[in-house]
Amino acid sequence: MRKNIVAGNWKMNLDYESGVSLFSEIVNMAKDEVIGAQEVVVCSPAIHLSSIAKLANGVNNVHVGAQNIHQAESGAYTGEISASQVKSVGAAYVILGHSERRAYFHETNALLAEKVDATLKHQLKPIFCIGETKEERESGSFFDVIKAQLETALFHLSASDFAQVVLAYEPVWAIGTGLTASPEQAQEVHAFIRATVAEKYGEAVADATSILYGGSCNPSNAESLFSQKDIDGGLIGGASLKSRDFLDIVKVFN
Ligand code: 3PY
Repeated sequence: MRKNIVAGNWKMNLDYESGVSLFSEIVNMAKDEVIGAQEVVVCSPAIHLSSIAKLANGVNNVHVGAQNIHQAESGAYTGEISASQVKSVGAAYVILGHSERRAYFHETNALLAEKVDATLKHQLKPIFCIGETKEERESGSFFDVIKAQLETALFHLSASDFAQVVLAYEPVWAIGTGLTASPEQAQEVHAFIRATVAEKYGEAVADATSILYGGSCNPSNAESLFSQKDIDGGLIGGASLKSRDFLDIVKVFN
């Protein structure tokens, strides 16, 4: 059966000391409390990764991840970080395709396909974000948009490689806006994503794929979202910056 996962996306927040101290709080709480979710992931800025991966080492189901990698193995790419570098500090996950990277850094599905390959090559798991803009929702083209994102960025993978991918449905209109998809709206899209994966890879792979919801998910709406049949956890933005809020979301699975 698929795993439920709660992953935090710290984005470009927290200086080194604040990040390490927030992560220590999360780890200590996760040691003392029944955390419920089968995996807890914190995706920090690169500067924290090495230190927080050491703190996570050995703590029940707590993992760390990066928020991006470069598609190349190594070389003259000033300012970039490779999958092997991320792997070398003990991270397990990489967020790819977040709408902020698609919008501000012009990342296309074709480029993301290369980043997915680099990530899997180094035994890191992509948390791959898909989702529609406000205009795409309003025009009714959102199912086509989401299908194209899956097809171009992921469907070149073999079934065994695809099995390493975690999907995150993040409607762009719900990111940083305080708006959240209703549980029914989110469930409708999650069911569509699972059906699209089933068409390509078969029911067994689709059933085993964790599909997270992201976009202004917080302690007050997490329960109604996570109780939907095809929602297997969340990718949490702002609420992952407060240890109590983040753990309360994790504990929805208790
Ligand atoms: C949000 O919750 O706003 C996110 O973008 C999570 O990735």
